[in-house]
Amino acid sequence: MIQTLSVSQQIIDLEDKYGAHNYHPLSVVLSKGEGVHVWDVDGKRYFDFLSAYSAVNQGHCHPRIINALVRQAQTLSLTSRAFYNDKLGICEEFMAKLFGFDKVLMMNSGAEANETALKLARKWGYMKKGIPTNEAVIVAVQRNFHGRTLAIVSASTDPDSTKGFGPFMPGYQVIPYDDVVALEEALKNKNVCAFWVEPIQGEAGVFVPQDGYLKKARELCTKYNVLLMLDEIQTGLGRTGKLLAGDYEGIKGDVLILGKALSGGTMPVSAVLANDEVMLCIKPGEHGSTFGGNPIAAVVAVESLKVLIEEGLIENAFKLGEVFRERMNLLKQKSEHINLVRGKGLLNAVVINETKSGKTAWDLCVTLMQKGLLAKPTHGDKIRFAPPLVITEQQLDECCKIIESTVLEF
Ligand code: IF1
Repeated sequence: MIQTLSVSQQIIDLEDKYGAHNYHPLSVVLSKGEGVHVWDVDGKRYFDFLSAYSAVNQGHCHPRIINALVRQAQTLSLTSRAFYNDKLGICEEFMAKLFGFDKVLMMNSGAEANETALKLARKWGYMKKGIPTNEAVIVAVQRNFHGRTLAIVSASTDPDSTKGFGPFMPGYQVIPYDDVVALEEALKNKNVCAFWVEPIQGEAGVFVPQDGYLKKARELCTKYNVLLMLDEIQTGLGRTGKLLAGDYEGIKGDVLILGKALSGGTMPVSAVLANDEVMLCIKPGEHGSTFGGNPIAAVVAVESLKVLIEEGLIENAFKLGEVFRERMNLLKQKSEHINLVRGKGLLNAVVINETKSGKTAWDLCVTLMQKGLLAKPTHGDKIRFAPPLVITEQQLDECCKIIESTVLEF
C-alpha cells in the first residue's frame, strides 16, 4: 500500500529539495494567520508565541494594516527615490514627531537599517567629531544580534553567524554586555564614533541588563561625545511594554533603529531616526535603496504605529507581561525543569534544564506544538515566549495552562 504523503510533508519535502537549508523549522506548515492565531494546512489552530520574532506585534494580518497595504498597492507601489511620492513625507513627519527626532531614513530589512546606522555613525565621526579618515571605531557588545550582513556579523561573537564568512569588516571593538566599566574604558578612545547596542538582547536569549545600564550608557556616550545607537528592532514598538525599551530608563539614543513590527509583519519596513547633526552627514547620492521609502511601506508604517497606540497594545504588553512572568515563576517553583524566567513586557524567555532523560527545550517546543502553541528555542536551552501584543488575558491564561501542563509532564 503506497503511503500517500500528507500535504505538510509534501510541502516540507519541496522546501528540502528546492530551498536553501539556512533554517531548521519546526515541522509545522502554516497557511493562515489572524490575530494571535495561525493555522496549519490541516486546519489545526495554534497560538503563535513567536510572533515572527516580534514582527507581528499587532497580530497576524491586522485588518487596518492590510487594508492600508492593499489600497496603496492598488494605487502606486513604487516610484524609486528619483522622484517624490505623496506618502513618504507624511510617514517621515509622523515618525519623527512620534519618536522625537529631526529626521527619518526609511529602509527595508532590519539589517539594512543597522547598516545605515553604521554608515551614519562613521560619517558623523569624520565630519563632526574629527576622527581621522578610516580610523573610526564602533563599540559593540558580546552576544549582539543586529542582522546577517557581513558588516554586521563582523561584530558578532556567535560562531554560527561568523564561521566561514571571513574576512570581516574592521573598525569594531566588542566589549561585554551590561558592563559600564568596560564601556567607559572603550569610549575613552577618541576614535570611537558610536556605541551600538540592543536594550535587551533578544536572540541571545532575552538578556535584560541591570537597571541603570542604559542610563549610564547614555551618560557615558554624552560625556565622551559618542553616538548611542539603540537597535530596537526586536525590543521596540510595544514589545517590552513601552513604546521603546529605552523608555524604561527615560533615555533616548542619538540613533534609533526600527524594523519588524514597523509593518505589522506585512512586508519589510525599517527605519533609522536621528537629529540633523547626524542625519545630514549623508548627502544626496551617498546612500539609498530601491524600495526604501516606497509608498506602500510609508502608509503601512503609519497604520502599524497607529494600531499599536490606538488599540492600547503597548499597555496590554506591560500588563500581560507581568501576568505571564508571575505564572512562569510559580511554575518554576513546581518544576525542576525551569531554571530561570526573564523578560520585559511580552518579550520573555524561559531557560529550560535538560532532563535526566536528555530531553531539551526543542523537545518541549515539539510537545507545545502538539498542544497548539508555537514557540522556538534559542541557543539550545532557552525558549522565547513572545505572543502578539493583541493577546487577551483569557487567551494568555489558556496558553499558560498549555505551558504549565507541558512542563509538568516533561
Ligand atoms: C534570522 C531574533 C535572530 C534583530 C535585531 C536586527 C535584526 C534582527 C535586534 C535584523 C532580526 C531576526 C532575524 C531572524 C531571526 C530573528 C532573530 F533575534 F529575533 F531571534 F536572528 F537573532 N536587530 N532578528 O532581532 O533584522 O534583517 O532580519 O529584518 O535571521 O534568523 P532583519
